[in-house]
Amino acid sequence: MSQNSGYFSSTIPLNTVKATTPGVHDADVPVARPTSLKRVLSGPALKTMLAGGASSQPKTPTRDDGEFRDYSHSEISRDVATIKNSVVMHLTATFLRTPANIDSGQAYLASAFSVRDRLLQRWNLTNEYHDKIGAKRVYYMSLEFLIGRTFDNALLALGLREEYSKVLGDVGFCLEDIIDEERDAALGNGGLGRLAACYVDSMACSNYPGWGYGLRYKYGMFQQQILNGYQVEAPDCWLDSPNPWEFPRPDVTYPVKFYGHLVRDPQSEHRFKWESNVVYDAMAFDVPVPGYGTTNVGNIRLWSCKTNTLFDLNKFNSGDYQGATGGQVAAQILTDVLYPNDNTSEGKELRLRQEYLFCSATMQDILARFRKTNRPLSDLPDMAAIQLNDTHPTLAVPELLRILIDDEGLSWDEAWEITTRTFAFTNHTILPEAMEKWPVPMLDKILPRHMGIIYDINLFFLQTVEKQFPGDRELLRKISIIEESNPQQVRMAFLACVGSHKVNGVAAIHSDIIKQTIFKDFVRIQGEAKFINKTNGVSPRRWMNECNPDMSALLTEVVGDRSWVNDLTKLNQLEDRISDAGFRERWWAAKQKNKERLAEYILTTTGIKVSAHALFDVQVKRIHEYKRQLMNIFSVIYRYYQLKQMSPEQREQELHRVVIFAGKAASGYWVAKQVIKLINSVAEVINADDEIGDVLKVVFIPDYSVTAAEYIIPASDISQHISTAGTEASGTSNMKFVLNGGIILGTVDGANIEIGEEVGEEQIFFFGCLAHEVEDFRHYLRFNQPKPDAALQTAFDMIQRNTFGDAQLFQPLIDAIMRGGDVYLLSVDFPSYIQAHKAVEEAYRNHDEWVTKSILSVARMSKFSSDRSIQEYAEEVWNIEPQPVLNCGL
Ligand code: NBG
Repeated sequence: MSQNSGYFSSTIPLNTVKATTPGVHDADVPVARPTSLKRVLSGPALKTMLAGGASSQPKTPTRDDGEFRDYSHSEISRDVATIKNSVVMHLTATFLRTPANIDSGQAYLASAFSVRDRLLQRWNLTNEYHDKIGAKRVYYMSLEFLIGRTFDNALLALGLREEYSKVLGDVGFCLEDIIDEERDAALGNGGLGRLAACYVDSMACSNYPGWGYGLRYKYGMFQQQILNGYQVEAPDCWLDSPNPWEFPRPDVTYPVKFYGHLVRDPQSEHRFKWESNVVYDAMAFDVPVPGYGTTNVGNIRLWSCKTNTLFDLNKFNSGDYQGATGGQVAAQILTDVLYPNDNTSEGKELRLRQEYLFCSATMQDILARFRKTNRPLSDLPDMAAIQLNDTHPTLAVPELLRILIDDEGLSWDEAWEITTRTFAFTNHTILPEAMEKWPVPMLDKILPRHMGIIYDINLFFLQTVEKQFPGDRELLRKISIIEESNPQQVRMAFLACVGSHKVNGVAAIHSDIIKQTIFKDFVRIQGEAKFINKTNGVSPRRWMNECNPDMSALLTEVVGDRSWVNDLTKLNQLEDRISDAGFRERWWAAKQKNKERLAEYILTTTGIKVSAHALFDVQVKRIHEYKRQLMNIFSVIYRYYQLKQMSPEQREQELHRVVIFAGKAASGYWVAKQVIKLINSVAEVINADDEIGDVLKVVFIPDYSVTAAEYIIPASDISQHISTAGTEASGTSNMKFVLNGGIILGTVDGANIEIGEEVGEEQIFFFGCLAHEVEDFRHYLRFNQPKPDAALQTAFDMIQRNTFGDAQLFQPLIDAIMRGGDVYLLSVDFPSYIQAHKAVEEAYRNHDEWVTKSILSVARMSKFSSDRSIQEYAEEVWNIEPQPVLNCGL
């Protein structure tokens, strides 16, 4: 089906609802388009507007304020009969089916659409309320939102899981099967995109007025197939069937200009008229974000390039059919695909145009909403905080300046003050290959006005630095936003830094490192206070309550209610149960059940049968050299060698282990793809070796995704987070594993360090060199041959003896270590890695000790809830407050 298949209108059963108009709240009407006003404003929204509610200084409504109380009666009734009605209504009216004639796919869609009705109703109420009270909002700009599935998440948030289970049961379906019908919304690569999804979830659950902004890619993260051991990419056509979790907003559409030339404004030296010759329309799709334990519903607004207006009737009439749709094709391509790069930047022109479409539409939308408050533009920072999720949305900085100066007539100084008070920037990596830089000629061609503004930003910034540090030319060269290379490049991280009032890293060690490396000079110039740390977090809704129902039931029992789902500090009560034998047993039974569920998942996805009684040793994440999956598979090879040396009796005494890998490699990343091939080749040999049997199994689960993670993470005994120290900014799956009672085997890197501090070092297996030692080792290895220890040498030898197929295939991986300077220090860390594995085995054999570690870890992990991260951002960066809609009388 085409991407227009999402255009299903929502209908709420009339008998159960009073006056609401889902999805057409006045918060979303762009002022620039007065013609659409009449069309979309109706009901209470129109009433509010006509009464001038939005334009005068708003007062906070109280419980006695009748206007809001009206809505309390309009919540759709929650009883099973009403739910059934609404599901049947969608079946018949939206999908032209009858209950007697449906399959599970249609049952899913009808149920999902009926859930969406409820969400949209709350969505409207939330936004109207936040408008009414004049709440300051945060806008989280991210080119990636790795949402995964929504149905189960929404049912849990609305507290309607049992009801839907009953309704579906009555028509012969099992809720779990229906949940499985949903496709992941995979609009992201990995940690960065999933973090954005967790953050909007936390904003909704903690009642912060906040929206995510992103792009609605027609094709999300590619699907990974494994053929003959190699990764093969297939497109992710996730919009082939209707998507219940978005609401198309043709009424919210903005023009976005590209190319063209500038005409100087005779009145002002800083003002230009940009005469562009290419204009695309960006149309909004709203994705409601269910709040758990609150009626607040958040929003992610995704832009899609609208193509309808680009049909050239003249060309069509003259018989040029291809030419007639040429514009449509070009426009569509802009939001067609997600760039599948994690921690790398591709520097392609199409990507730059995607970034600008995103930034321009978002800034126009934020300003349209702001204008309705009738406040002067200088108040923008009091009404809007904008967070740049990495450098991808940085063009929003010059775009806001352009609008303020060229369109609104503000002076440079006024515009600059507003801009820097509005933006804040999060850095997520220091890997050089991930640093975005755009060639000046490319930027100048596509966005001539922005290039000029960037030059001005740079000039004014360098002028202030020159005043502060007169004559320090080297300093000016180092910090210039324009890199003096050939061609010149715009350093986006510097632009984001200069344009923001706060810059943060994502874990303590990472925030320190950026202050000592890429932003060292900026700290000197702009002061320490601007550079802060906000350690990442993950949503307990998805990553505990939803994905691990059995453990969650135990937590609810301990806490006495479900309040821990929104307040993880309550988990410390688990410590009281540490010596309760019955509880410990049930704790372990929950883990065991999750392992059985994963064993089944492995069987269906790979055909490999594994024993759920073995130790489950998991490394799932993007495949990247710095994450060192290669080191892991070398250790597996060495283990295989050791097992082969043993007698059958000795072997049976060994701890049984299933080593589980999953993860995608960027399509152009050859080394990462060879690592996948090596893992699969090793797996094939070991799994087929009858002498080894269940003592060692190796599994590569294809097509890692949010949904796959929800199966895998709750089932781990040990999970590996083994990046070279100083390279993994934070990591977030490490948090998810421990929150599900798993133990970490990891390096002293990213958030592993803070997890260790919280849960206690006895609960975590650390190994490897430290971040401050890395440079010296790298220097040594640049000029000296590495000396692999006997274990690593054994792994090399086995590969080179063709044990896992043609050795030539894998020689480049060995060469990268032996001849390429071993940049990721595998030869340095391997001995301590093998030691750490031994320590894990010993600890696992002591079952009691292991269960204690597992319970204590969960009890002490509250810091890693994304609710804590969001609260810190809200208080220290955004200056926003929780605004629960409950306060207004619902
Ligand atoms: C990634 C880091 C991870 C981190 C996530 C979320 C990028 C550019 N960075 O360590 O590699 O957990 O961001 O902050 O994707």
